[in-house]
Amino acid sequence: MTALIESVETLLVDLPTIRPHKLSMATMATQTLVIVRLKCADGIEGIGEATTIGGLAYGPESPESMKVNIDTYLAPALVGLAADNVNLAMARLDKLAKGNVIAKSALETALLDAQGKRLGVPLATLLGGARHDHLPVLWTLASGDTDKDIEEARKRLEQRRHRDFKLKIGANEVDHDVRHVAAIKAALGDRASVRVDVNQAWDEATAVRAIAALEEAGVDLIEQPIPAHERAGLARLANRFEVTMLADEGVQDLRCGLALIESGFSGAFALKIAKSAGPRGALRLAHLADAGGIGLYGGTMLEGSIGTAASLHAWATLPEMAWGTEMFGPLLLTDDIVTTPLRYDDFGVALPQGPGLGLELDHDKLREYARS
Ligand code: MUC
Ligand code: MG
Repeated sequence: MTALIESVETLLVDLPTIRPHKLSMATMATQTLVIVRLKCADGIEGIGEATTIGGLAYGPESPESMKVNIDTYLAPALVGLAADNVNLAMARLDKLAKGNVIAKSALETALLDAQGKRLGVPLATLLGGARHDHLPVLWTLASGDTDKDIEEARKRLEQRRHRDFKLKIGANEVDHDVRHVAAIKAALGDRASVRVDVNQAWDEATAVRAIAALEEAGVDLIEQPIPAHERAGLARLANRFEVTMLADEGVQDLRCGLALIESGFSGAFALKIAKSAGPRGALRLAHLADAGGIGLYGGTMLEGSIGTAASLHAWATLPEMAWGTEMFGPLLLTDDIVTTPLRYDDFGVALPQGPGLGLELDHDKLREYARS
């Protein structure tokens, strides 16, 4: 007999970061996870996570607005629906609410987690089956201090934790940023791949000047150098330089992806379950990218273990991604709210095993960090 969805609970969970994390639009000292607990009539609970970066400085959804929108609009629409039909449940949410993709991603994750638990299979199996059980993971250097970043990178290399590094730039004057990146690349040499994420901070003329210098310095990948809506500009930069351009904020959904491909963009797409309203939407974008000859990258919204595991289950079903993944979110946080944290080793992370996400909530930790 089909189990119905009985209730959906949301919690705001504030976890401190291990150090300030400086992005072009905000500095983060805490990450707020919106945790979703979806309970079904057969006693199964699915969990999901909605997380964004830097409050509203990054995008239109904030943790607080996600909680209100789930509690007020999305959760009541799910209650009473068949818990085992993710297609119908998500179609209902899409009809009811425009956008709200991060909130929808948490709900889709919870539905898939519950169904995996119900059938006794990992989430990746529901998505067609895992091709990998270990995925490469980069680390983001964003302390804001060149020497500290070099020290952090050397430590991660020695620990065999990470060998690809992403530098968050764009908050400072361009020449300062270029010197910062060049110094880090010079210190690490061929032992590491160094990439940058500008988070839309430059205009195209600035980008042309800066990318020429970054290419010269040996940077491998330039992420979202100009504003998200400037698709023709990103295509021009991709064609002008040898170094690969990575579209992140500029490729939110399938329509953006198609528009970028049609505008002549060649490079890579950052997939994020949060941008695509869930793991299934992120995989649809991956398939479009494949058809357009675009490389793939497994992106993060700096999620904790739940959002990170949901992403890993999706990425594990794809062929090897050209640019690996950045699923390091849990390592940026001082604590965890699951009983068995993800296992990071050998420059990557293991896909969690067990039904659904393969994770269990730690109820004591949840109480400790949940906002009252
Ligand atoms: C982004 O824009 O890619 C990923 C790593 C990080 O430090 O920030 C994110 C978001
Ligand atoms: Mg980015």
